[in-house]
Amino acid sequence: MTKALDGIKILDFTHVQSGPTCTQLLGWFGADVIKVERPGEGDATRKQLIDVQGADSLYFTMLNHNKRSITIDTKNKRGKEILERLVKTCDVLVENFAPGALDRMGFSWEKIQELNPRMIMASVKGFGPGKYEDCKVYENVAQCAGGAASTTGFRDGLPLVTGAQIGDSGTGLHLALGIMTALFQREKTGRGQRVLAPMQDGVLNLCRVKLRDQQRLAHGPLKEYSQYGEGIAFGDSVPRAGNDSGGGQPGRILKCKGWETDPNAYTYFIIQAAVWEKVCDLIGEPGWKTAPGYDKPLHRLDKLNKIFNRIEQWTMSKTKFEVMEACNPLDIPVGPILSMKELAEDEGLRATGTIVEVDHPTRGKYLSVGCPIKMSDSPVEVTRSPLLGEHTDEILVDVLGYSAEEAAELRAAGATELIKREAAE
Ligand code: CAO
Repeated sequence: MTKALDGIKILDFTHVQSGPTCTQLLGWFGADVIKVERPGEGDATRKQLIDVQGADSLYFTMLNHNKRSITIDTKNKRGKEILERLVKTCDVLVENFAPGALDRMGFSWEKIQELNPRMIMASVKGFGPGKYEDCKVYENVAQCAGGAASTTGFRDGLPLVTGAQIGDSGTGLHLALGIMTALFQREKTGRGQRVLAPMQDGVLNLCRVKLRDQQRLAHGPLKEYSQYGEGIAFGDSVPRAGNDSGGGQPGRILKCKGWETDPNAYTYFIIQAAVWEKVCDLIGEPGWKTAPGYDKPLHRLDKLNKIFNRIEQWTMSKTKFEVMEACNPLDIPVGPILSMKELAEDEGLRATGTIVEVDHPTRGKYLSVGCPIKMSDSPVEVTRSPLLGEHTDEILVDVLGYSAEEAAELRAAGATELIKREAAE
């Protein structure tokens, strides 16, 4: 069966996490992703958080499926020549170098347009144009700069970063959407364009509801925040709201059977107005259905602590899965707090290909997260990440049209293999 992006060639100049998550998605959709890496070293993550000596790390293997690897020293004269051919041949260049690195390499946007006017050049940077545009940025910096940290955690505690990689993988997703849109527009105009996804902007986009709340604050307290029910005044910016539900439906994380020893024996529980009466019956408080102060959603807002304490008495008598079994048939929205161990063993996620087992020549079998987007006419087959430079000659010859002799010459010149820089110059 064909794939959605068959025939699209990606010059993948990405490293670490944000850029690689984007190009991995494009690979899953069928694009030919050619990952350019520095000879001898490659993407720094290959050697970060090593668990199996001599093998590429899980950090690298889990972010670089469905790609081919070519090593090119882009600071070597002959290496630049290879890169030029790649720019002329590919449809999209994706990069997430520090600001200015590509210019310093001699590949400014102007130069790229000159080489290939159809090329789409897509970049992740920490910040967009402005006073911070030159800064290097990693995940947690983006979470802090984009409004996630100031709104995550408990009111009386430190700002918190989240386990979800919203700065890196979140921005990779934004970039992938920009690339697809630019490819679609190119179909009509014949022209490439520049696509920029700053990490701060991507995180802020994911924190959209908190900017909503910032503006609501001007018109009074945020009544769905537990702070309101506790009678604590609001300041001039959105406070951290613990596990309060982000929407208009009050919700909390509640203890379940076994919480004393199991750090994940909890459930999320939402008291949506439409199912309030069913919640009352379920927890043994039928009187709350009609009691003044409990019967209307707005009246309940100053009693949320009392209400959730009562619900918790009920959830503590059940496991998190029993809570789900009891609530789902009643349409009461609940969610067990699933550990990574439980997710890794989840048969449903394995059946859909969201958790996949991949075989790798130097590390053996490992688990990975497959493509989370399912398309009926473009099936995804997850293939292992490439070894460093594994496809160098194949790409030079088959994609770029060099002869086998020329490929050997380029290696001897230090353009594709690591040789002492003094010798190359
Ligand atoms: N051949 C020769 N040189 C190469 C090369 C190759 N194939 N690939 C990269 N290089 C060079 C670059 O040209 C650059 O050289 P100069 O500094 O002389 O211009 C150098 O390697 C280092 O690149 P870098 O500055 O991008 O890498 P870093 O490790 O110092 O910084 C990071 C990493 C992520 C902080 C930075 O790239 C960045 O801010 N990127 C944008 C934001 C981003 O994506 N952050 C998310 C990262 S995931 O948490």
